[in-house]
Amino acid sequence: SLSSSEIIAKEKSNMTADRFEHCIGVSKTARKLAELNHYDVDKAALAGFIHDYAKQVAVDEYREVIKTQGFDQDLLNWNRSIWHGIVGTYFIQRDLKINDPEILTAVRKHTTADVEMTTLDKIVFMADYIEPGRSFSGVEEARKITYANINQGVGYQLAHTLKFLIDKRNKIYPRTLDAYNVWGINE
Ligand code: DGI
Ligand code: FE
Ligand code: FE
Ligand code: FE
Repeated sequence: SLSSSEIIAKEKSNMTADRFEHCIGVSKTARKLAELNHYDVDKAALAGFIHDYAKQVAVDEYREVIKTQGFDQDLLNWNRSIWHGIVGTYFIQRDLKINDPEILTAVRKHTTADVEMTTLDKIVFMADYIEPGRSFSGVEEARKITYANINQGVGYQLAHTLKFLIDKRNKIYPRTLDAYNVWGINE
């Protein structure tokens, strides 16, 4: 496995300075959420740090990997918003030599969420949304809810992301909608 300074150097060289700052913020927030939810803080911090490793990989490279590395070919109908989690794990394993299945699953689910979410999946999904660099309207409410109850945070994010995508008439990834039907609804 790579040393932490090697991982940091590769991460930094694979993205813009702003994206790198976001990853540091997600890492710190993931550590805090892990503490609150009795999860391994170092593992959460690492998962948060690398979650967007592949966010800025070239579109052509993604298309090639989807075609040749055993991915669902339906992914070709989507874009980097969806690819960088689900397909991003290919680059994380290849370049960062991180193979921990819990970490890879959390990266895979960090944009769309899923019907089944482990504590680490929820930590990375929520840390991504509420890290200190985020400033959208509602972020303070999202932070308050998430620190009180992470499951309610997941529901809040899914409801707000769906609303945002629908307002823009964007295509909804079916897994995002399936996740909303589990975590987003009031019962
Ligand atoms: O990578 P980040 O910007 O830090 O955050 P992210 O991985 O949560 O990605 C957020 C973007 O992904 C945001 O612009 C909304 C978009 N997204 C989330 N779910 C869906 C989606 N885009 C589409 N088209 N469909 C979805 O279901
Ligand atoms: Fe992301
Ligand atoms: Fe997110
Ligand atoms: Fe992110």
